[in-house]
This record gives sequence, structure tokens and C-alpha cells, in this order.
Amino acid sequence: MNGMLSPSLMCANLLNLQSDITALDEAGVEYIHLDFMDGAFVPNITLDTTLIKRVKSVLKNMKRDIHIMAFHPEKYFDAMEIGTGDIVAVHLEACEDLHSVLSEIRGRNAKAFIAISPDTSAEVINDYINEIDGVLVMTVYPGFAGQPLAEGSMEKIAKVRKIIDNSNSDIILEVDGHVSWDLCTEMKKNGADLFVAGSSSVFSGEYTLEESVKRMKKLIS
Ligand code: S6P
Ligand code: MG
Repeated sequence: MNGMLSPSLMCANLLNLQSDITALDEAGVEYIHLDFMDGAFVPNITLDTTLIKRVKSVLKNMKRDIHIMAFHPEKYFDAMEIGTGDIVAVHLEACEDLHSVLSEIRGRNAKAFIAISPDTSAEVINDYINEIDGVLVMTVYPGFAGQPLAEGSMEKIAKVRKIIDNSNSDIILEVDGHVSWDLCTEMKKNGADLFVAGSSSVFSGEYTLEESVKRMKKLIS
């Protein structure tokens, strides 16, 4: 299966978001990655709930891929208008009752993803395998763009792939963090399906967004 793309909006031209979103949509990208941070689970703040809600109204074919780096992620679902077709990734490390958060996401007809930080082992997903539509493997420490790949990331992707394959389900494996021109093909070989593209690829500024998408799609095909 060809890899799918999810460019990260926090790396786009923040002074002209709509033009970047439209360019990506027209270039045939599947998802737009929307990072939400609370300044507590991670030491940063990026896109807010209003912006994440408003993005919905300008999408043609792309779907939202919302990555919530916050304690009590469910507090923000109404404000973001989580609904049909959205991917919603919540951090295992941030949830007191992850089972109920995942069930709330599915209750809204959205796709429930577990996000795991670099220091969290792949095996933790076993406890949730029947309650999820995807796993988001963080390949940098959550909070900032432009970081180097976290140690052990390739092995972690391969481990998660194995767990998914053994479960005989169609759970999606998403990778987020330093998904660079150089490393995306190896990530694909290790089993990634959905690629968050940021400052180390699609938004590196070397090519137009249209060219970048074409180039990236080829590398993950
Ligand atoms: C980081 C965030 C990511 C970044 C992405 C940026 O907390 O979850 O989605 O936007 O990692 O890409 P890059 O290529 O700069 O690492
Ligand atoms: Mg992210």
C-alpha cells in the first residue's frame, strides 16, 4: 500500500495558512496534521481549538489529523468539533482513563489513535488493540518541530508494525517527528502507513508545496 501524507500545519506559513492548506489539498494530500498543546503535558503551545475547528470549513478532500498533546484531551473535543472522518490521537502518557477517552472519540465517529512518546515502549498498545484505529509513534519528543530523530525510533516502528500485524486488524501506523526526505523511505520499510511531514521535508522551503508533495509521495510509495 502507498504511504499517506499528513503535513503539519504548525510548520506552514502561519501568516497565510489558507493558501498553504489549499495548495496541499489540491496536491492530493490525504490529511492535514493539527498539533494541539496545553503548555503542561508539553512545554509549548501551538494551534488553538478555534483554529482547529475553523480549518474544517476550508478543506475539500483532506481530512483533519488532530494530535492532542495535553492532559485531559477530552476537555477540548467539543471546541474542536470532533466528528466523522477526523483522526484524533491522544497521548497514552497524558490520560488517566485512556479506555474511556478512546471510546468517546469513536462515539463521535472519529478515528481513535494512541500516541506514544519516544520513551514509551511499543508493547503498551497491546492493552488497547481492540479499541483503536491507529497508533501514532512519536519519533521526536512531543512539543517542537525541527528536532533530530529520537534514538530507537526505527526499531520502535518495526515493533509496532509487528504488534499490529499479529492482531490481524487494519490499524494505521502513523509516524511523527523528523520524517525527513532521507528517512521517510526507511520508515516506510519498517512499516509506517501515514507520514507527518514538517520542517524536515514538505515545509523545508526547498521546493513549492506541490513539488514537495509529489517528491514525498514518491519516496513513500
Ligand atoms: C511535535 C509535533 C509534530 C511536529 C513535526 C514537525 O510536537 O507533534 O507534529 O509538527 O514533528 O516536523 P519536523 O520535520 O520539523 O520534525
Ligand atoms: Mg504532531
